[in-house]
Amino acid sequence: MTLSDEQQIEALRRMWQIRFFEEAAIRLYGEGRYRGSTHPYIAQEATALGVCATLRPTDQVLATYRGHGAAIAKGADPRGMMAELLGKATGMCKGKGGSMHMSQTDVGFLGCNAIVAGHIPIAGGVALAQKLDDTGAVTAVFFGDGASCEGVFYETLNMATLWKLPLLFVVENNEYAISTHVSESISVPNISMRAQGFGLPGVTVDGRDFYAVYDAAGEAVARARRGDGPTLLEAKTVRWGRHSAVAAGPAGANIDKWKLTDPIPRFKQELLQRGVVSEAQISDIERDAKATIDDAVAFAIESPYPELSELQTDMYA
Ligand SMILES: Cc1ncc(C[n+]2csc(CCOP(=O)(O)OP(=O)(O)O)c2C)c(N)n1
Repeated sequence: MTLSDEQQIEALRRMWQIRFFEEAAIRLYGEGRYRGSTHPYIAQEATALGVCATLRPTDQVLATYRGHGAAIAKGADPRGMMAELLGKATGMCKGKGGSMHMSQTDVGFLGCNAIVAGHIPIAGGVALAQKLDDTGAVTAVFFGDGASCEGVFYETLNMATLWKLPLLFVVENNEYAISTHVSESISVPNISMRAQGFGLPGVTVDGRDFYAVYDAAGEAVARARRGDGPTLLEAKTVRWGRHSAVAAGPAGANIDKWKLTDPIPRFKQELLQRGVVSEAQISDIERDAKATIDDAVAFAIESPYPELSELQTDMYA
């Protein structure tokens, strides 16, 4: 698969949208504009973009509570997302989902999930439906290193491989599960090695390198579409900040070193070297992404809260 210049430019635009969205989410939380929490995707942007650039609108994506990045990468509307974050009636789930339960099905974003690894078997079910219905579509499921220690992950790896499901497991190894470092919880140097025990391909890439993620995901998606089954793709990255806006887990150590590996300047540099964009175009794209998120923030703040009469609509019991 090769990407057109337009697709690469769109990836940069969305990378910036994710970064600005997350910075705004942290700021708005600090201002007390919403309750609950938010789990920033800052520094992991290249992974969601690299994977989603290989997908079609009809393919499906599921993510964790750290899922704003995957949503934007799959084409979700920043206005609907920001309003959802603030619990407003104009939110993509009418304000009833919040940060950890956003979804926009018309772009193939089946949603975030607050239960660690809870969405992995759901993704297995989605991929099974795609296969049984002979849709030619695939599913990508994003989750963390901590989630890769949960039993349902292994159950899904096993069944998905046995049934050759069109599924891409994307484990985002950002080194921490809240405050537990991977060295304290994972017995192998690369999480992708766990694929060996289940008979599917396991690949590790630098998750901060858009093109590395894109190439590996492209191969995995092609394999899934051919009917050859799932792949476990490990994207290595780092969590810059604390686990969430309520400030659990470590942050700050090595932050200067980490910032040197910021995926956005890296991608920008590569786009310039490849002659895809000029410096002037890059500034325009960044300004445009900032304007999109500023507009989403204003829209969300101005939007009304849901009526009390809406409390029980769209609820399943
Ligand atoms: C089943 C379950 N157990 C525990 C929690 C509490 N919890 C929320 S996030 C988290 C850490 C998960 O870390 P990881 O999978 O590495 O993802 P990251 O937050 O780093 O993206 C935990 C333990 C939960 N939400 N669900």
